Amino acid sequence: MKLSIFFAIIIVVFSACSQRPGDSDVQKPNIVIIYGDDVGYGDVGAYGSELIPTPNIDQLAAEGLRFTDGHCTASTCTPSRFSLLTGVYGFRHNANVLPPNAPLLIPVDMMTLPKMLKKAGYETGIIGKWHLGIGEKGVFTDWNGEVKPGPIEVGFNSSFLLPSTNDRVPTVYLDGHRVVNLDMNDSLFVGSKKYVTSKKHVTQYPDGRTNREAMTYYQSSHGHNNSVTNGIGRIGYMAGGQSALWDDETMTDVFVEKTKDYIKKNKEKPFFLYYAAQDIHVPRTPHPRFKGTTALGYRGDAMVQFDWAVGEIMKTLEENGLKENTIVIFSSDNGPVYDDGYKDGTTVKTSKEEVDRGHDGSGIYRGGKYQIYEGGTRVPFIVSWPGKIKPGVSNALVNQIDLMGSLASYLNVPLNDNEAIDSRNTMDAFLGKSDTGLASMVEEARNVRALRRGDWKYIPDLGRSYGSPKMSKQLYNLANDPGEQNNVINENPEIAKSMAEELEKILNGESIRLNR
Ligand code: NG6
Ligand code: CA
Repeated sequence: MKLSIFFAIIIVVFSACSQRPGDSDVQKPNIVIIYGDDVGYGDVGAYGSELIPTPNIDQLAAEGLRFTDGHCTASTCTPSRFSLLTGVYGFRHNANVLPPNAPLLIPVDMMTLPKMLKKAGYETGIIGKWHLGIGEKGVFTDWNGEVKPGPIEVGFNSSFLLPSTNDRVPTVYLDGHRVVNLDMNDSLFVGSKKYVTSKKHVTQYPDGRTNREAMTYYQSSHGHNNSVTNGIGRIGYMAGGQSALWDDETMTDVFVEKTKDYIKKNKEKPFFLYYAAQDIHVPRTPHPRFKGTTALGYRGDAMVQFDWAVGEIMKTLEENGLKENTIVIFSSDNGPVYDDGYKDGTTVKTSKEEVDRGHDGSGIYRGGKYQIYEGGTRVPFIVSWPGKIKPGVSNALVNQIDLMGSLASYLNVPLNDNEAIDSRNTMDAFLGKSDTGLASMVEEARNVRALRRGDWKYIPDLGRSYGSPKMSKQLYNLANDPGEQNNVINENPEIAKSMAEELEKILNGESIRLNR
């Protein structure tokens, strides 16, 4: 008897002393990232949009901290998502917009945000757009079996996915490792044109019409005519899986339902939810109840739909008594775009036309998706944690890539030197305790990487950035020229030189976390 009491005391003392990583006195809030797709700085009411009502996102901003200089790492999806989930810049791993049947881009042995949070005792889940590749490199991915490696293998306990983008095949949902509603008698192939056409499969031409005729709803303006699902052309070749095809108009409803289930199921433990919306990426297919809710066509209407989803997520947190103890981070993977492949009735083709109608998706900033100018990566960025974060506006320079390093520090999870090498601890800025954000950071576009240092922005002459003329070196002072109109490189050669050197070091592999 006495001996067992002795051992019990020993065990209690021992477990109190041997803290595992992530065990600490800090409160472990739930963490919810709500990520938009192509949502620009100016597409949200709280950021100045007047023609798109976004009351739920505005409410989040009113209750939390709204960053005016918050960034994704790149002006396209894949590298931004890669950085968000790994704390490493996409250019270090050749992260570019991935084709439909690309293998998993994140190495399975790499430290990730969800893996780090698991160490801290979190349940981790992803619902929505993935676009970081699935399957093994060099191995043909069989979509009829266990589709992996993917999010589960890089740290998510559960996943419900739109595997690539909504304009790419396969147009099916993936629940864990399995395609949802797949009929084994109608197997699903994602691959080369030769293979798919030799199968003469129905998803290419659902009702026997020609490709051109089939796409009356969403005519492709460029590059979206390889396969057709629901009358909408897509990038990439696919055959079979008829019973598993998603319905575009109810996609947001499906993700919201899955999110409600996830929150209810995990409300007793600390959880991390990465809600990656497909709104407002092309093809913009708002549910009929949102169609016509703006004067800006489907792009605006899809944004209203996204805002509705944000409201539903917030309501679910509240109903489950979780709002007080949940950090909600709202942001986007890149800046705005208008015609991105479909004549979808969005009513405008270019940002200029949209501006003429009274809306500018990138606000006062220049450029948007694909581009190296601020509009490419400066996106809505709201962090809310009721009771902990004082509502307000912060002008600190912050970046999604730093969420990993910040949360790891906050939760006392040690990171090895080779992990999250570009992710710094800016938790004080995220919590509004400090107005000082990053001293400098990289901005990435196709073929071009720029450096921000305070208000300065340096863009080297690395080539062509989509939508921009071939560039010579540029230096802007955003303090008096936020729209990047006046290249002042000739007047400030020393600043440009020193920024070019800093950028070069980073591009050559210098760990930002360990050096800055
Ligand atoms: C581009 C597509 C565009 C969109 C984008 C990815 C063409 C001509 N354009 O290559 O439609 O799919 O990739 O968008 O195919 S992102 O938000 O996922 O980066
Ligand atoms: Ca995007």
